[in-house]
Amino acid sequence: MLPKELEEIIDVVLVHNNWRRRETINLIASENVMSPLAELVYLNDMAGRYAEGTVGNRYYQGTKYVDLIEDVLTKRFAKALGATYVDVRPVSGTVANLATYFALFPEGGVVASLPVKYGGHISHNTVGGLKALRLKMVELPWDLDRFNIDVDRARKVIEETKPNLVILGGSLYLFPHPIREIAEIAKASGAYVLHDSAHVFGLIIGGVFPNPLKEGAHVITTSTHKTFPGPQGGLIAAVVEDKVNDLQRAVFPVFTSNYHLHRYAATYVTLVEMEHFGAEYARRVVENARALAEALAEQGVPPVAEALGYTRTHQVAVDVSKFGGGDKVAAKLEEANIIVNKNALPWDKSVLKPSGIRLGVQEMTRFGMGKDEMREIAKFIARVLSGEDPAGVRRDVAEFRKAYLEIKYGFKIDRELVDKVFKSLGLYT
Ligand code: DSN
Repeated sequence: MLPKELEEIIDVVLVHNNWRRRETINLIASENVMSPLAELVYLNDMAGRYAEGTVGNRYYQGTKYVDLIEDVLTKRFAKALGATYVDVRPVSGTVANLATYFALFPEGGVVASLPVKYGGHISHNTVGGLKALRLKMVELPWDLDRFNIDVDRARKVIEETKPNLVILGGSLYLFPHPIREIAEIAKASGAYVLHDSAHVFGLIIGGVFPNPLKEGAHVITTSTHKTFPGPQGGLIAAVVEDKVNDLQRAVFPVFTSNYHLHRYAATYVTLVEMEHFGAEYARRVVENARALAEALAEQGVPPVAEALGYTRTHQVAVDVSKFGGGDKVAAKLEEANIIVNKNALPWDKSVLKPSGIRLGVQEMTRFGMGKDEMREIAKFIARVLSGEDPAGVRRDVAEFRKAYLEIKYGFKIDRELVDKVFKSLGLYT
């Protein structure tokens, strides 16, 4: 018999699981669900272990199997990305970013990056990661018509301010940034180029988004749980041979001590599954995002960047100022079990009062939804925005979700395997 407060917590977890996975339409662009196999191996003893250092050179004993997994995971990512250096130890994308900044210019300096309203992540900004390292930021200029970085004006900024690092990629990311052009300008001016691939990592691995390392970036940083549907974690992939030691030392001992080792096996499973199913998954994700955008426009809720075809990633952005703004609309949609986040858009005066919402289709695609389902989702959203009682929409959303409960694009697991894992942990005998 468990103490009452533990039964209550377990109930909360189970209710949460059911609600988020079975009753909601989750459109948070930075999230995803792992495959059943990845989730199963995520439950492992390494969750309680340490392995400071690098493969074969640890500060702890008992790490031979950790070494084995970290080694094959690192090599497999290096091959998939064409990288000469991969580090799977950062526990998040932000940690990967901070470690990279520190490794590349430890004395500090200037970073050219996008403000949040143009899609930059907080770790590219002085409100976040740059603040911790006391780095200065110069803004990369934005071309509203192309919904992208303005290359000509960026050239001027880079040549005049001589940043140590130029950061591309970001959190609101509808169209591939001009990596090749900016990398050429940055390199001529002596700057490193980092592409934060967190949002589009699964699309890169799936082959529907340009590989930044092939386009001229020195470094990719990423998280491993957005369009790449692994466990939460971070990664650095680079083609800077002279900085390998600095990168390694920045990850440990500067920015991490524990790497959250239990995620390695699940990340490996996800990478192998992406090799098998990722091309089809990534293609569908982008197709679905476009379909959702078009359907929203038909419903009178037009997303941004219509003239550009709305999106080339998993994301769609909608200016909802005429419906009450991002804050209010995101909250109303949650009442209808449609989970989105408010998001600043390039024309916003304050990121604290965002005019937009950001929608990502990567998770619903994983549950087997296609273009027809995107049209249904657009209708649900339009009903809420037109003022219909969200409680009624919520009932319909929960009913709709019942047909999409199985996670696709991964290998199946059976009871025998579940038993083996549980037994190995001593969870039952
Ligand atoms: N803030 C997250 C996002 O939604 O993009 C990434 O860390």
